[in-house]
Amino acid sequence: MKSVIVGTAGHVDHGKTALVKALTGIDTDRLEEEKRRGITIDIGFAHLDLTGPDGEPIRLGFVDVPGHERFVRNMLAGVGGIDLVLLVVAADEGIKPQTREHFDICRLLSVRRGIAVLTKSDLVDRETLEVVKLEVEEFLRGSFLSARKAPIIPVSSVSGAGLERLKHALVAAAAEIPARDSSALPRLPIDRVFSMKGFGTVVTGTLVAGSIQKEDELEVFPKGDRVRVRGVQVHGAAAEKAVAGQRTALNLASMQKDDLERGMTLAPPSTFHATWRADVSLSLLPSAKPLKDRARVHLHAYTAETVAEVILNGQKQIGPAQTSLAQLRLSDPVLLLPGDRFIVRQFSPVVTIGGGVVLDASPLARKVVVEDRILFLEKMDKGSPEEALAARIARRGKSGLSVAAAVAETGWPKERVSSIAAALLAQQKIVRANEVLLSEEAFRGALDEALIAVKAFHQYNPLVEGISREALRERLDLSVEVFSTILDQLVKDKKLELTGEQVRAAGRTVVMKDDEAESKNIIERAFASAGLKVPALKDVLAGLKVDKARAQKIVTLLLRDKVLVKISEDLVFHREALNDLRSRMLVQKAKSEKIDVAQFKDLTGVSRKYAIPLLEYLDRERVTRRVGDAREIL
Ligand SMILES: Nc1nc2c(ncn2[C@@H]2O[C@H](COP(=O)(O)OP(=O)(O)OP(=O)(O)O)[C@@H](O)[C@H]2O)c(=O)[nH]1
Ligand SMILES: [Mg+2]
Repeated sequence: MKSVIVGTAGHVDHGKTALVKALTGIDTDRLEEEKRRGITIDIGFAHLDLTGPDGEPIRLGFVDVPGHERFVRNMLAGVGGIDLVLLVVAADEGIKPQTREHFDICRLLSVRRGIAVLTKSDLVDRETLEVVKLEVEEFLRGSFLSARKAPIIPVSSVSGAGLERLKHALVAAAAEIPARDSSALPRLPIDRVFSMKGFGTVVTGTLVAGSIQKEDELEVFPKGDRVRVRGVQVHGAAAEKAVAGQRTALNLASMQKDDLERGMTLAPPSTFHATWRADVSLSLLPSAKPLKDRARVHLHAYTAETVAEVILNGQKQIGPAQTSLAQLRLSDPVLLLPGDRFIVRQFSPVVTIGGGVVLDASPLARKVVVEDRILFLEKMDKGSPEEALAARIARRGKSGLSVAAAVAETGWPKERVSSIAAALLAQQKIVRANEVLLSEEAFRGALDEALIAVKAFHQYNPLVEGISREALRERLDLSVEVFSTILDQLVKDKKLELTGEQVRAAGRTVVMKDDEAESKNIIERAFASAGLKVPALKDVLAGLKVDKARAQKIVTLLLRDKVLVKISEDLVFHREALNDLRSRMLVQKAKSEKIDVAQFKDLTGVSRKYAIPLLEYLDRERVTRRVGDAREIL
């Protein structure tokens, strides 16, 4: 069944609640204080089933809002999810301040359809009614409620006059409202929380996207708690699932009433992030004063409300009736997604001054040049979904954007991200590295960088065959996924070669010249034959034919291949000598668990100058453990 949410709007006492009751039979004023004072304080709910022009059933969910200027913030919590507005004007009073403010809010929230209703028609004569009608017509001229697009219907909730015509108009308007996308990721901004005997904790809200069913797991934003849906009610009746555009009540397991409040949002777990910053397009009302850079405002988005600082990207202020890009820095994190509408109210005195649409709720942490940010946001504002995703990928450079991060940034389901990514892939605008998407440009750049890094490595290490994969990855500062794609591509292009864990430029081999090979042999033999009584490295090197720098590289090579082992700044041993030492320590252990420096000197025949570093080396290798002045052999 098609479901449409109808919100009321209008000045205090103009007959909104009476009208909803006359249409639905439901009194939406449920608080004792509301009854006593005869005014609406908080939003109330009702519903009505009607039949569409082709006989199909249509369910109207009503959100009745308070008109009093003190309760505009409650009105804002109700108006966020509506499809259609009933702008209520009392025939005996005409346009009043909250008629204007509520109507401004509807426009800023981009409500597209509605009906203007002249209530209390029974209290005025025909001429007065005509005059008020003209006044309202004039007021609505040029708007989405202009008389050309929407009727102005006089009614009396007391006599019932005009109600049938209003119902027809509601059906006609509802039929034009496109069905919401129930395959989108669900979001339920919470507008009420209560506990019901035998049920536990219940939250209600207008489901603004997607669908929610029994047993679903959801995350509570911004807190991050997980909840399980124990039961679903739609417009007051038990249901298997709720879909976008329905008034929804959820019975939540393992949650206390006090853990939840209006302004929180339920959404799929581990999918989104609440944000402290949002880049937006912000419009000021013609009636607003200029808004200065860094001004503080009250921000309302769906049922959430917080204070925000407005950053104007280098501009000093926004003038009345102007629209500008801005960044909102929030005092509390809120779950926002691109496309979400919001309202801003002046900090003090609190009046509605403007509103707009969220373009990006995941701004980069690092500083971005203002011009680049503006360019990016203009793509978010006016670009196609493909352009928007391509720009989101491009701004991440060689880090790329994972599919999951793209879902979190856009609010699109994974399938949608993947299919748009596939189109970009086909146009060769992006590259896919496993689950990470990166722009073709960033990919090309990373390929070049990798090649340059490998070549530079060869230049500085002529005797080493190649650089290890991990060292190269770190040098390039790439994620594992992006790096392996880069490497695969360069190997495929025959620009790099891979042997085991080593990366080298294609066709490169280490050619040792004769005198280098000879020097290498000399060094190795010098240490192999010395046992533990090793010569000083610099003495060995001094006797070589090759120059100092090349000699040093040969040593580095021998150390890398672990032929030689460096145990202290100036002591180098041959691997065989150290292996031999280990086995002698084992033999020693059979005689005694302990050995001191003097015994060690006897055992090995080395001087104290060698004994101490050797014992420290054995400690590090966990062959021995120092106990006081002696060592325990492990
Ligand atoms: N004669 C007459 N009285 C009406 C009509 N509609 C509402 N009223 C009366 O006007 C008063 C205010 O009506 P409400 O429906 O509470 O007005 P409201 O717009 O909901 O007020 P708030 O929610 O506080 O902004 C009540 O005393 C109603 O009985 C009508 O069509 N004719
Ligand atoms: Mg009311």
